[in-house]
Order: sequence, then structure tokens, then C-alpha cells
Amino acid sequence: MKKIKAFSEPIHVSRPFLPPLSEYTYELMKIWDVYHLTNVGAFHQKFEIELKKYLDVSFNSLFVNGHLALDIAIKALNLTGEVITTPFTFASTTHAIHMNGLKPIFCDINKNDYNIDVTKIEELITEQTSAIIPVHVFGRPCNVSTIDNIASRYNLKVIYDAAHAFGVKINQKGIGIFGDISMFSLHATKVFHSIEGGLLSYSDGDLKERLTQYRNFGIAGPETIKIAGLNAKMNEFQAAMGLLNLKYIEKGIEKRKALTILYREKLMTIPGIRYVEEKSGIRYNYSYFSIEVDASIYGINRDDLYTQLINYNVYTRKYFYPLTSELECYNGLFDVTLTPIAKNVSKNILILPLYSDLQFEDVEKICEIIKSIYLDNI
Ligand code: T4K
Repeated sequence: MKKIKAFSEPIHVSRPFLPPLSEYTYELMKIWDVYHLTNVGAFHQKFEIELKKYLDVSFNSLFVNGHLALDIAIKALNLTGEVITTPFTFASTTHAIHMNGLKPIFCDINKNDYNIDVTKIEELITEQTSAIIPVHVFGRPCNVSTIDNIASRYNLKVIYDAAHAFGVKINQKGIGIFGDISMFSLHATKVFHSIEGGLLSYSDGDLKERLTQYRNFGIAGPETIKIAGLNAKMNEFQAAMGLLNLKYIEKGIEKRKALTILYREKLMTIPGIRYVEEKSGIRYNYSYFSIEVDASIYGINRDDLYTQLINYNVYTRKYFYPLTSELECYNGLFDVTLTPIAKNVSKNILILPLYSDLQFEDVEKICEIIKSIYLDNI
């Protein structure tokens, strides 16, 4: 078989969308005019309003990044004791729980979509449980109706880590309306970004004031600080970038969808490579394209595929490996044998490059490489 040549430039798992530079500099001139760089200027205010419309949520607040937004959501809801969550996530979710003095209780995940397994939540609830923090992993919605139902029966709060789920809809409803609060990440590597950024959406308008204070040192007035807060304000440069990017988001999601369809079509015939099927009624954002490698069929395991792809200049990522419950910083604190499905998925998962500027020929070539590696190893 003809040897496939490596890409001449590295292909990374993600690459931020950038609007035309001239459009951004035009917006920057407005900042130069008014000298208002941060602390909720005109761009910030407009961005918050536009995002509320786009995400179809009742209330929202912007933050400098997703992690601090999540951290502040936990603080604002006064969570205590134990929080039921998933170990199959980015470190941020678990760190936010842990660093607020709370105990993460890890629930296993579904094999089919990697989200929290709702049938296993109730057995983890104790007198100490105050909340559930599920993650819409790779933008695929959790079983929100069951989670919200459990939460209301046990009087628990729900904060959805919707870092990956910007623009996702469930039966035409914005995903940010479920639970008490949802957190969206607007980081450069995401479907939609404001360089760095985070957003909380919520249905209880009374939260707005508390969230605003938490993100600005707790300041309630010139001489009043009511809460020991943080500095988590989005600046005007971020908000200007986000507003511009909002013009291009639909086109970006369409392109990602087309690339995803191509990945599926090309990978379908490669033995030992599995990907997650879509469900009806969901408007996906195609934020990540994940595969699972079954070494007994594909011939080599996930780690070897990851390494071999680097020889072709393709830089995939092992999101999420290790599980957050087995991160070095938590050494010994958690029993990973209690979440066997998460452990198994984490061992076999690989995220392939996907971003709106990726070329269709690149996807075709990545799939050809994955096929040729299979053929070399059987
Ligand atoms: N909850 C969940 C479930 C999350 O996944 C995240 C973040 C959060 C909470 C917290 O939200 P934020 O506070 O971040 O808003 C990346 C992102 O930094 C992180 O936002 C994201 N999740 C996580 C899944 O991925 P890394 O350490 O893998 O990123 P990095 O720098 O290795 O970037 C990946 C690739 O993207 C690079 O190989 C090259 C490319 N890249 C990256 C950046 C930043 C670019 O081409 N240009 C860039 O500017 O964490």
C-alpha cells in the first residue's frame, strides 16, 4: 500500500475561529475612543444581551473564563457537603467543587454518550448531598429531565457544566434553561469564543446581583462590600471578540457538522473504531469528534494510535484521560474502581481534530491514515 505522507503543518485538535482582523480593529477603535477597557463597559453589556437572545435563556452573566464562572456558581448557591458529579470531565469541574471545600462524589457515566448515568445518582445521595454537577460532555446533552426530577425530589441544586454545549438545543429549547445554573465556556478552543470567557445562565433573576458582586470583589456600592468576592470580570477586548464571533457562529456550526458527517462516513468501515451516534430532537454544536479504539479489533490501542498519528503531524487529544478522580493532585482520595465505565472510556477515547477552518481534504486524509495504521497492524 502507498505510504501516506505526513501533513506539512501540524493539525491540532482545535484551532480558534478568528474573524477578519479588520473587523476586530474597527471594534477596537471604539474602545480607544472611550478609554473603557474593563469593569462592564459597552461591549460587555451588549454581549450579555446578545448571548441571552442567542442562547434563549432567561438570565445570564458574563465572566472572564468558564472556570471562575463555575466556581462562582457554586459559591452563589451556597453549596455544602457533598456534590454528585462525573469524573469524565476536564479538571475544572472537579477542581471547582474541591476548591470550594466540597466533596465530589463520583457517579459513573453512560457507555453510549459519556454523560453521568442518571440511574446511578440516587444511590449516591446522602444527608450531606447539596447538589448535582453533571457535564454535557462534548456538547451532548445529559438526561436533563431525569436529573432535574431527582434534584427536585431530594431538594438538591443542579449546576450543569455546559462548557462544551454552547448553542445546543433540546427539543428546540436552549440547553441553558435546565437546572439552577448552567456554565458555558467561551474559551478559544471552543465552538464559540471570546478569547477566554465564561457565561452563567439561570432562571432565578434574584441570582443576578449576587453573581455580579461575586465577580467584582463583592462590591455592592462605593463604600459597601457585602461578599468576599473574586475578580472574574470579562474585559472589553474579550467582549468585542465575542460579539464579532457571534456573527459567524451559525456558519461555524454548519461547517463542523459537515466535517463530522464526513468523519462518520469515512471511519464507519474501519474495524475497531467506534463513535457516538446522534439522538433525534437535539440540535448539536459539533464541538468535538470523539472515537473509541477497541484494540482487540483495531490491532493497536488508543495510546499507540495517538503516538502514530503524531508521526503524521496529527495532534489528537485524550480528553478525558486520566479521569479527574485519578489526577495526581487528588492522589488516594477517590476510588476509581467505583466508576468502571468512566475508567474504560477514558482508556480508549481519542478526540480527532475538529474546527471550522479544518478542510474536508484534511478529514479525508486523517481517516485514510487511521485506516492505513489499521491495515499495517492486522
Ligand atoms: N468544564 C469543562 C468540561 C471544560 O472542558 C472546561 C475547559 C472548563 C470547565 C473550564 O472552562 P474555561 O475556564 O477553560 O473557559 C483546553 C481548554 O483550555 C479548556 O478551555 C477546555 N475545557 C479543555 C477541554 O481544553 P488544553 O490544556 O487541552 O488546551 P491547549 O492549550 O492544549 O489547546 C488545545 C489545542 O488547541 C492546542 O493543541 C492548539 C490549539 N490552540 C489552543 C489555543 C489556546 C490554538 O490553536 N490556539 C489557541 O489559542 O485545555
